[in-house]
Amino acid sequence: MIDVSYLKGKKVAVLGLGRAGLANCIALESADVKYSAWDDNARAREDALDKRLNIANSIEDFLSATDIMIISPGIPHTLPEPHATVKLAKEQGIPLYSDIHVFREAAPDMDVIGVTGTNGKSTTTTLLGHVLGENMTSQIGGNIGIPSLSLSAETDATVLELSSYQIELTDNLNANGVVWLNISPDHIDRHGSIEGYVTAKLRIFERNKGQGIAVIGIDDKHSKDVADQISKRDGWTVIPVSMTDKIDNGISVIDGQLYKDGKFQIDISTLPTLKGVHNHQNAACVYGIASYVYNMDNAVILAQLQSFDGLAHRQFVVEKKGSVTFINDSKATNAEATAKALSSFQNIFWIAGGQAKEGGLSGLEIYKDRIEKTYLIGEAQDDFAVFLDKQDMNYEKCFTLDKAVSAAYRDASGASSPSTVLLSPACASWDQYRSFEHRGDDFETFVKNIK
Ligand code: UMA
Repeated sequence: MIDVSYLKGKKVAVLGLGRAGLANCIALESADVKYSAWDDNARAREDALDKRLNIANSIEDFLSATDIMIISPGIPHTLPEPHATVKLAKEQGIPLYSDIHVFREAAPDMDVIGVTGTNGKSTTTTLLGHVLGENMTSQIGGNIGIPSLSLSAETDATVLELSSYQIELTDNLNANGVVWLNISPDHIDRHGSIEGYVTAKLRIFERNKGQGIAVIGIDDKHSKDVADQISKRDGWTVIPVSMTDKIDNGISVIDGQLYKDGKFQIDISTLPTLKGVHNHQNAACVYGIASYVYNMDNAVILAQLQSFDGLAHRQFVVEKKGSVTFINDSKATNAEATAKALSSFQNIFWIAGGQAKEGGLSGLEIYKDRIEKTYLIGEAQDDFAVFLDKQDMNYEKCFTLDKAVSAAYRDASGASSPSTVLLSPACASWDQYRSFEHRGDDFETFVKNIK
């Protein structure tokens, strides 16, 4: 746990008692800092009281004599509408911070690598932690689900996955390295526009000391602009990363071959858990930090990329039965995420469906040459069948995941070439499951039970 005793003598208000808020309270409690906590959900307050945390009796009590407020990332403080308590706090001049800000104040000398972008953050964060772990002690945290204040203070390098919500209220990251992967529209309700979203994320480059390495994917316009802007800023050396052009001054990956400053370094075309261009970009950004910040050898980086297990429910290789490989990509809850999986494999026996998102499967027809047959599940199955009929694609309605796994294996095991049974639903799971994790776990159980 991070020692936050620098806050002693102040009164801290903790708003939100989810994962981040609870960790904040526990750290404050351990450091004997005066605090009071609040959550709009009465059940969350009761659970926190059971944990013997200091829950305020009322909003007035919560805000009284407060010096700073730590807000949970999910609570809006500007758009679409500031949370009512945050509005009161602002009127009283109480400064608002994220837990990441507090983490950095408490541990200013720790090596921190910040990872942001719209897609690929969790894979890149986990992969970077794994690669650095070969040369030093490393830990990962932040938006990935491990609150920053629950991390260890005794680690050589800390890799933080950072969302726009977290970065927006952090002005002191002083990162040794930053990975900026990509930008596409996301969380516009909280930031007003894509420009607002980028501006919030730009705070990841805030620094008041030392020099940092910024590894920036430049294949989308917004990120290219960020690279140009940061390269003019004192304190940063920008390493651009491209998947489309071989560049002289940075990292590129062309046909799975990774180049640094235009010179070949390593072959990443056959990494078992990092297939597809998007994963090559994740790997290239990890390479950038490992090579430029930590001077790790190519051979060591490659060995670590090869031994990466992948992330649960994200194109995760469950197992191989004969010539059939089973992939759990339950995290793909929309067509954009499923497109990444469909573009990464061939001879696909695809399980799709659940609770449909706007747009359904639209756009995925461009992968039809890779798809042998689709096995439909969940409440979306009839609508998806209409879509597949229009595309002249072969499908079977299975409704439940167990039936889909059996049918897909029956067909895939009879195929003439090695094939993939891919669960990549392009749908939310809530019609039949508690969460995408629950759905992915069920998939893995059905696969393991295949006779
Ligand atoms: N709450 C209120 N009032 C409100 C809104 C929420 O009191 O108006 C309370 C809720 O009752 C709940 C708590 O706030 O008890 C939830 O806080 P939270 O939404 O910030 O969630 P945490 O559990 O604290 O998780 C947060 C991040 N959540 C969000 O950013 C929405 C987690 O990221 C992160 O893993 C965790 O801190 C640890 O750092 C999740 C996420 O969805 C994965 N992130 C978004 C994304 O990836 O797109 C940004």
